[in-house]
Amino acid sequence: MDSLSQRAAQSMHRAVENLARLQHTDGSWLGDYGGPAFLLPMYVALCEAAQRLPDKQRTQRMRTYILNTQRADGSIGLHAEDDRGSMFCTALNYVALRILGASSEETPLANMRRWMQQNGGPAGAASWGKFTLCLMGLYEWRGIWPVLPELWLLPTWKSFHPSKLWCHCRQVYLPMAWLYGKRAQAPVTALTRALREELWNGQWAKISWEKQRSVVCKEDNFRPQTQRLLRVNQAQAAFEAFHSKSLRNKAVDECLKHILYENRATNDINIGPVNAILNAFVHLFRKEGRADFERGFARLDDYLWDGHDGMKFQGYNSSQLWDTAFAVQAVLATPSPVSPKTTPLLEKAYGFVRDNQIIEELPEKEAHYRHRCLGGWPFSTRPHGWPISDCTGEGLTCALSLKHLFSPAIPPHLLNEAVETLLSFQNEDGGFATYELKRGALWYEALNPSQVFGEIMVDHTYVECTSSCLQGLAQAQQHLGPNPRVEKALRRGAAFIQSQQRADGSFEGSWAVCFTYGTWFAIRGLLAAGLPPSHSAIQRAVSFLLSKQRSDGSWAEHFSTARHRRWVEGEKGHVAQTSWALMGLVLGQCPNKAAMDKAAAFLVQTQEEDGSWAREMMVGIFNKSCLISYDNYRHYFPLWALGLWAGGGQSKG
Ligand code: LAN
Repeated sequence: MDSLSQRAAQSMHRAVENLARLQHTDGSWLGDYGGPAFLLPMYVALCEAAQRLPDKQRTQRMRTYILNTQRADGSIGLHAEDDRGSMFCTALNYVALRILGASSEETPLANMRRWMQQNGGPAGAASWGKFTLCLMGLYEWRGIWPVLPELWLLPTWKSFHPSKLWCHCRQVYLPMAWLYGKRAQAPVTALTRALREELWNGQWAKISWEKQRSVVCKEDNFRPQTQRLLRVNQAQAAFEAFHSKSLRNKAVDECLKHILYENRATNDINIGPVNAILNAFVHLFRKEGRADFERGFARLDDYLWDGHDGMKFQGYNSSQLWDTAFAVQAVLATPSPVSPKTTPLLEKAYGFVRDNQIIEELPEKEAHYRHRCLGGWPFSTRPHGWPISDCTGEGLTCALSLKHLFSPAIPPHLLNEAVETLLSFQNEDGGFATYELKRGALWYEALNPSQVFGEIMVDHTYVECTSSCLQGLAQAQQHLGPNPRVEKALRRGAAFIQSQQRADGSFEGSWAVCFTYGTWFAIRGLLAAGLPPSHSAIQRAVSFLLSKQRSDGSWAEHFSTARHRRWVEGEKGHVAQTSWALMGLVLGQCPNKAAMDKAAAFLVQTQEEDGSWAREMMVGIFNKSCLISYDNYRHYFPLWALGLWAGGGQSKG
């Protein structure tokens, strides 16, 4: 054994011990899932509107977090590590700090006001910011484009029916439609009056609200209003001027029906952070909403995380299933059990995967536009309830790889249901989207009203989701016996992945930064579907990865890669990105052993004494613009990469 192999073996041993230490009693891995800067202030706004402020300790930790995300120019970006300010987040976090007791005189707040004024004032905040300010009485409803609840009454075959939207977008605009329809607003208090003066620099009474509708600060204008959207907005405004009261009542009731269903289907967790907060706002403003509000408000605690930089509101109730599925695969990739902790670790993890599969179909799912659930896996936990294509793929992969080892095992019919759910997710183009089949047409993206997010209107097919699903299906083929439908799905999936390859051999990832992630997933998916490593698509992907390796053996993609959709070199070798690239090379049987050894050496050298790797740039991303932290990536991806490398990629000479 050469010395690199020895050091790598030690490194894997320590990494497994570290994972064992970090494993939660329920068998999962829990981690900080913060990053987006608009979530905590929306939550704090709700607390204020409900007069349910956090206790002293939480207040302090939340203030700490907000101040930690403040940039040198006084602004706050869309996410905690953004390289530019955002009016949306600066305005909302200013309000949050004031609610949490900060005085307007404090320097950080004065700096925020200065930045807002220099950049055109809060009227330039992206639409969700203006919407939240409306709820707080800090902006007038006349100053935003309508969010019509009546759209929910359209026949479902009409292209404007909201059921065609990506579920996250749909579930956010649903409570928005209710709140807009009712022009809901928190009572005006002394703080509201003070904030009107502070935010609007003494001009509150003079604002021409209608003229602010399309105003957006250039920092927030990632997806500018298209001509098409402007026309739709104007048509909606014309409707709003004459709408019928009885139709409005019917429409808000229709929205409420879907909101209540979402609450029930998710045990009040709700699909994501934004609709969780907005649905609670709805119940707060409803006459009979008390009990629903209480349940929803209590459940928001699931989203709070007290991290190294303060208390934040996370992007999901957790990332537990996702992290557990990857941690298991990383540990299984090590050539032989590297630690006595391996078996108990895997046993507990298997228990978590088993206990978090969705084992019941949703009642009346068609009436609420839900896709099938039975047998699927969510991103976080079973009570959350929304299965995701790729989480089902990774969940099933784990379940099948461990099924002979531990008991009680998942019953065979539930494994078959998982396969059926996976098959049900495949689109006509052979690819897999996130939570549902593709519903709306691609041109809907031209009507994206969020300004700060890209690609939120419809569910698209993604290389990563497809790859994870193919992984699960390939495992099913191996463990559950051959199935011609699965066979066909694998072929179609592989064709989809190949169709996404770019001229330089790379694959664009959408849920982490970016080409290292996408290319690793693509290689893994193509192999799962049965393509040989020598296939030209895989070899071109391997060459792409090699071309981006740095002299220290690492890879580094800056997060703006996702915004620009082309490689932007990062500043410093990144452990997770290096792991993805190394895995891609090993799986693709890269002929350049020296390059792989160098990458492995980089991972070994950057490991800490305790077996972990240091926190680094956030790499999770959504909707092309907002980073989110997957804090556990640094604990298992390097282990997985070293495991694969040790098993097949190291130089034997
Ligand atoms: C997530 C988290 C999980 C993630 C993966 C499963 C990792 C991915 O492979 C598919 C997409 C998915 C499900 C995903 C989509 C976008 C989410 C839901 C998030 C990044 C978590 C938070 C984000 C959500 C949209 C945040 C709220 C903002 C909106 C624009 C609605």
